[in-house]
Amino acid sequence: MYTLYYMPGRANLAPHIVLQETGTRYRLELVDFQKQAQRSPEYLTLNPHGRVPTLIEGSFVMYESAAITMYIADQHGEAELAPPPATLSRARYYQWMVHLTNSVQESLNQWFHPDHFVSGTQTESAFKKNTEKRLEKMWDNLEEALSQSPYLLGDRFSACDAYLFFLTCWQTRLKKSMIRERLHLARFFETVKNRPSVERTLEAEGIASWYSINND
Ligand SMILES: N[C@@H](CCC(=O)N[C@@H](CS)C(=O)NCC(=O)O)C(=O)O
Repeated sequence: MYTLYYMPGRANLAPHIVLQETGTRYRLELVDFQKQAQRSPEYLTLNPHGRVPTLIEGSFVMYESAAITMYIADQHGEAELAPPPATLSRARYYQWMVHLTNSVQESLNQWFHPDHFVSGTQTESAFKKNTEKRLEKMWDNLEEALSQSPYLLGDRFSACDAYLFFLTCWQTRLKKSMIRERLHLARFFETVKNRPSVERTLEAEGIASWYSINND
């Protein structure tokens, strides 16, 4: 059985949705940021970076949300959340997963925490503005992709859609209009939010009321 270390609404959201999609058994372990539990010596032995998520399966421990998401999808092939290896569709899946975690997630992190990257109020505010501009282009690109098909890989929901959904949730905490004003992304957000697996995930993390794209 898996154990997913999480903090509500954090990067654990994507692997958590994928766990729910597979229907497999797992348990959640809260890493309470209010108590700085992510920096406790016990937690740092699991995740030396002091971040969530971390996944444990037996004696195996891993971190990095995109890697965990892809691992779980592969372990439960029957759920068809990832295309078969060595196919063009699998290549496209890698492209989206890496782009989402490497570029979109990192830019959202920069917007949330400019002080982790630069110092000084004016510099931070300029840095945030530049990050917002970069994100506008990334959301445009995703909007274009979703104008071709309901999900990133076509007609079927896959693990990279779980990842994209988690990032749209983060974007709603910063500026909802960036999703709302892109029709295909807005449709994607609402459709995925209404998936039973996603409803169960948000419920389990206690954040069912957090995300909406109505009015900033
Ligand atoms: N690249 C990592 C980043 C994880 C990450 O940024 N986690 C944040 C929450 S979303 C965290 O644990 N921060 C700890 C802290 O702020 O002290 C992943 O995707 O797993």
